[in-house]
Formats: sequence, structure tokens, C-alpha cells
Amino acid sequence: MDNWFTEELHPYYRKSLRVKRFLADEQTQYQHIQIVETEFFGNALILDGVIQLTERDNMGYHEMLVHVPMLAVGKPGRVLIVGGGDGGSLQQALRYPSVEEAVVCELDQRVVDLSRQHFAASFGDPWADPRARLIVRDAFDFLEENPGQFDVIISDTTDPIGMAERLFSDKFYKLMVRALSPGGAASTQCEQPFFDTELIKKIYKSAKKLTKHPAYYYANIPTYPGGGIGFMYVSNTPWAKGLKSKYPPGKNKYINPEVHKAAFALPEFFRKELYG
Ligand code: SPD
Repeated sequence: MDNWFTEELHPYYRKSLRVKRFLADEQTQYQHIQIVETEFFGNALILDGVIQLTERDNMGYHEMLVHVPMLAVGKPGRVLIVGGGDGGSLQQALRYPSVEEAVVCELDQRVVDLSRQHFAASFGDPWADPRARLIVRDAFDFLEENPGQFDVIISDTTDPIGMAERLFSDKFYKLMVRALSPGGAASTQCEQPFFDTELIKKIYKSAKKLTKHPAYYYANIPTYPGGGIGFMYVSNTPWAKGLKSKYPPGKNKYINPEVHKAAFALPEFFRKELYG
């Protein structure tokens, strides 16, 4: 029997994954969580009908989102992950021996519980690390209460729809930069150059007002719309400083020095739109 999950994030574009079986299907106070076992991509986490990660291709997303700011800072001590309840970013952040504490500020406890159950084969159990701290609450309030506290902030969010829309606002970027320690760096999930040009331009403009060296970079993720996703690097420290840093212990599956550098090269139509 042919069973397909089709994502309909955009009214003009759809993509489907062949599903073997449903592992979880739950409506929480915040969202509809589904975890499916797919035929090619392993287990997949789907929130409100949108693919968040698959076991097979999440490494491009999590490694690029996490290591680019971590390497730019060099030896980060305190890290904040906004969202990221699936544990993928946490797993990468904890690879750094310099990290004393990695706080995950996630709104929905069920994302953590279900991911822990169904993605252990890929992420292990980063929550068991004594340096990991889960805070189940709204990230805005948490950022507001913690100025200058984090060497690295990673905004690992869903798309700017519904309750997540605020996480792409000027106010969020202001609070995020304010929560960075001097010399700190942030990275944010920053959507798709083809589909979200105006949003990315708006975010870049606001990051530019707040920091000296914001820059957009991109990774290939076949299960995201357009086959990939971009990130906004937000810092007063240039991202290229990270090219000189040593990778943390453990194996990378996606990032290497060439990919790290090349990720900041943008296709001409988009480079012009963004940087003028
Ligand atoms: N269009 C899908 C964007 C998903 C970004 N969030 C992924 C969360 C994985 N930790």
C-alpha cells in the first residue's frame, strides 16, 4: 500500500515522503505533533503538518546552525537554544568541552518527550548530560530576563507561522542580541531564499542595525522546501573567524572547512537582493 505524507507549507509547492508507519500523532496545547517512519529518510518529526527534521538529512541543518556561531566564538561557555526541543541542536552544542551549560528554552514539553523516545538512535540522549538544562517556557520572557548571559544563542524554530511568527520579529532579534555576552554570536533558522526573500531581507536589515557582521548562509536539506534552508549569523564577531577554530570532538557529517566557507557564498540574484 502506498502511503505518503505531503507537506503543504506553500500554496504553490508541495513535497511528499513515503511513509511506512505512524509512530506518534498527538495534538498538544500548542501544536499537532506527528512522528512517522519514512521509507528513505528514517524517522521524521512533523509539527503542524510541516517537516522539521528527518534522521537522514537533519545533520546539514543542525551542524550548520550550531557550529558556525560556536566556532566563531571559539570556546563558548554558556549556550542558549531557543526551541530545539527535539534535541538535535543540543547534541551538537554539547560536543564542545568548553560548554558549561546549554539551556534549551522550548515551549512544548511533548516535543522533548516524543523526540527523546523516537530519535534516540540519531541524537542519543543529550538531555542526560549534566550540562543540559531544559526550560519549558516562552523564549521572549526568558531572553528579557537574561541580558548578556550567553556566548552563543541558537534560534532553532519552526517556520514563522502562528505562535512562531514572533520569533522572526525585530523585537526578538533585539532581545536575542541583548542576551549575548560581549563577543558572542547567534544563528537563527532563516528560511528559503526563493520563497522567503522579503522576510530574509527584513531580518538582515534588523540584524545589521544590531550587530556589525550579520551574514546569511545556506545548507542543503532535501526534505525542506526548495531542498535547503538558510540561517542568519548575527554577531559583532565576523563568521570567518570560525574558519580558524578547531572542530569539537566527534564526527561531523556535513560541515567541513570548505562547506563552512562556501555556505556564505550566495547566488547572484539573492546576493544582490540581500546585500545590494
Ligand atoms: N520549513 C521547515 C523549517 C524547519 C526548521 N526547524 C527545524 C527544527 C529542527 N530542530
